Amino acid sequence: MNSPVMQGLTLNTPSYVKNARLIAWVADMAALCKPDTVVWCDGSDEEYARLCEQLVSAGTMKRLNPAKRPNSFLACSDPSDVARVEDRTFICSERQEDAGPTNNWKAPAEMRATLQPLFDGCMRGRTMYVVPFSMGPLGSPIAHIGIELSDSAYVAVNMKLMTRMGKAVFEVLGTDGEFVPCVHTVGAPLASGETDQTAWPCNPTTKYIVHYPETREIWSYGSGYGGNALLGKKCFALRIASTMGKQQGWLAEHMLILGVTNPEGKKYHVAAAFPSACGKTNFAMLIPPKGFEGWKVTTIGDDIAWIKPRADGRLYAINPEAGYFGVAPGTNTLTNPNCMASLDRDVIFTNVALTDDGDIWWEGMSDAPAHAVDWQGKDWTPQIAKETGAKAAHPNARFTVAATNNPALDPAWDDPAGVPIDAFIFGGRRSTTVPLVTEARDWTEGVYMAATMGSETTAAAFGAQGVVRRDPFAMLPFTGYNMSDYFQHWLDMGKKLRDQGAKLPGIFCVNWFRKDEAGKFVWPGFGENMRVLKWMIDRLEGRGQGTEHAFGVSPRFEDIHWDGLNFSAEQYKTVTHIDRAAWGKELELHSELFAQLAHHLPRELEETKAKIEKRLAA
Ligand code: SAT
Ligand code: MN
Repeated sequence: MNSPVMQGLTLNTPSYVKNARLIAWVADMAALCKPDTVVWCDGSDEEYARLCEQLVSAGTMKRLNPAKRPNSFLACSDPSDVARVEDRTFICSERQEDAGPTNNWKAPAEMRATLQPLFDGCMRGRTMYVVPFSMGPLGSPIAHIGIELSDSAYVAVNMKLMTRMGKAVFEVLGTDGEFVPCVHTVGAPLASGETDQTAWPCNPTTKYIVHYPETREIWSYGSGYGGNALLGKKCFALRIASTMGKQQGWLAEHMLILGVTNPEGKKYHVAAAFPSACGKTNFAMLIPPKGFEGWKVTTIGDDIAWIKPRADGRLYAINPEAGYFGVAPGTNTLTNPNCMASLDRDVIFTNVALTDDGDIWWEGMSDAPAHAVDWQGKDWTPQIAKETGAKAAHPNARFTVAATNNPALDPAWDDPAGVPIDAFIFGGRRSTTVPLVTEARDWTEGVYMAATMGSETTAAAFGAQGVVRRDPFAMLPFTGYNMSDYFQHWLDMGKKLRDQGAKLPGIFCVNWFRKDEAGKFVWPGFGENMRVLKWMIDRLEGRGQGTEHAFGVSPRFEDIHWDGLNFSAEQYKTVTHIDRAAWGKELELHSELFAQLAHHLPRELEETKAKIEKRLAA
């Protein structure tokens, strides 16, 4: 590029980068964003250490006490920038109907016209990092490559933990390999000579998280936090990848992947979808409880699964990510010992509290410290919390850690071939109505269950919390195209595999979150979820018993393995009871959802609903 703005700016393209499209795109973006310098990340440990040091100097991160938490950092964000911004997230397909009624839509030309002036000069006074990353094992037939340009060093170091990031990606890319271009800016350019007045630059008023599915581009403006800024995650691995999967015949899902091995040594693989902040990391790292000696659960992924069918008629899944961006509050050595062990070292914490001995703390981690500095930099004591309700950690506070820190990591987690999926689980957070576990009688019924799933909202996204919203497949904020077309894609995938003579994975719907009249959770959850998992496996093996009801098959009390847990039949009833009146209302909400999604809604789903209504009335 020879435009005047490029005067004095060298692109610093390393000699090993040979991809012409990439080189040209970086030049174009540098000309538009006008950073002071361009740095190509190589993914090395030295680079990570250098960028972390830089972030410490800038005040964005604090180094934690190395005796307590070696090589770990705390970053505290601007209070206006603490979660995904769904109302600022856009799917810009040519036709509005391809984004569908559940996505914010703008025509690509209109959005480009809006973004152009915002991105013009948006990186002034800053460095543009070129971050090469592979979603999935390098070179895997299920993996895909992205390049993120970002003016945030915090993004670069998080991407190092969250993805296979670095130089090797350019080898896979070669001279003409494909990549998804992702541009990110905090949207806070600096005037000449000006330095940051804040440790967390972002744009407090203007945010755009934009996807162009047809050209497979991501443009993110104004936020430095999580899924708004780490563009490999929800933007690429779910919104863009779901559209790629629809076109190419595979699935990109908001699912953890776990391996479960029984005492005889037989191993199963399960993929499970839950909305953000509903315990996916806990389930993925589950430790079998008392009464399950000889059972083992191993983690392949905790948030996202890419699933492709193979010639043998089975579905194979990889975790496109290489790290965990998990919710900190509530995590402790009782609820998730594997997770706590993962966090012993080499972690970036965001928006938790800093203790006086240079360590971190969050609500639900352990006994409260006598004093700490909260995520907003204010003094925090249990007394202050009692008087004002102030939280030491933000409810959506997160840790970023490489998967390799997880003691329960599955040996096949990085296998380019992926693991064969035996069952899908769908779960929402529902204090009433939905029973502990239900098996779908067939694929279509399973798709219906997943499509009509509801969940109480959490702190993972901006907005009201605890209200039930429909969250089909836990993908409401993450499907990059029309939700009804997405349902159809699932039905088509099932049909295709069935036509190949394959045994389809079982589909189950779970709810760990039923409450009693006093508003208390009844099901102990966490490791005890193993009991539900075992029943599913029994069903897959054709030996598990259950009882049929209006919308599937559920275990009776005596069908669950209870060794090691005191859980009464009465308590069991509280978490499994089907309240007809509540289900009548629930089905009305399904109707509302179907009315909203009427355009292209698969007929099979309407038919399944009619069958359920008939059974419920009988
Ligand atoms: O902020 S993220 O989108 O990465 C986390 C989540 O919402 O699950
Ligand atoms: Mn998630």
